[in-house]
Amino acid sequence: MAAKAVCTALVISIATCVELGRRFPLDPVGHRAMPASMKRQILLLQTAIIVALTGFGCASMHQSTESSTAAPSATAENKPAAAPETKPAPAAPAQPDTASPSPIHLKLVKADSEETAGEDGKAANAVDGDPATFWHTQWEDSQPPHEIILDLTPPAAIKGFTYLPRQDESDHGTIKDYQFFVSNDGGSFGDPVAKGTFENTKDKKTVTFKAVSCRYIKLKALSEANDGPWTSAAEIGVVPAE
Ligand SMILES: [Ca+2]
Repeated sequence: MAAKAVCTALVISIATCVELGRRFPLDPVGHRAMPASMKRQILLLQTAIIVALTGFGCASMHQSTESSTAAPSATAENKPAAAPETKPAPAAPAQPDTASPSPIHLKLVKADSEETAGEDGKAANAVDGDPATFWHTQWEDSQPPHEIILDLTPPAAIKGFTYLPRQDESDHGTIKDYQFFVSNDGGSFGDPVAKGTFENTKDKKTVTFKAVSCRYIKLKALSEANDGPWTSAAEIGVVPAE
């Protein structure tokens, strides 16, 4: 609006000057012979043009100031939006998990007997992590007691062991009376750290005792649930000490 007003005033001023030049030409000394009232009107017109130009200049400065102050507010609005994108990064580092104990792996050393012809009754089935497979002593020509020796990796302090009987429909070989031993060299086991009698169920049995450090364990089956000559075990495990 201000620019239109200034342009209109300039056009009027130029047109007026051209018309005055045509009506009142300069005399030989450089003065125009025009009435005093006409000179006052020209002075008022010049004043109006100056006022219009001044107003246009102020309006332009005010507009540029507003645009310059609006820019920082826009960037200020952007900054908080960008901050949340960078803040989640410090939350990413996780503390190393040192609280949970390292698992103890059990490996077969030997068993006094295993049936591998009539069925898959190899002794390694007692520590393969599969409840459906089991160690079973030979069907014939093998009398109790039976025993199995396992290696702990790494050697550990334990406070118990677990025994999972075979999980199929049969209970042949399910241990009744047992003894449990520990050793550091795999040769001398000394006296049992635990002994007792299991119930004839399919449930996993857990036996605890005073915590002891060892590398090897031995489970000895003195008798079978139905006084048969066999021993079987789906899984054997240890209970780590606290
Ligand atoms: Ca198994």
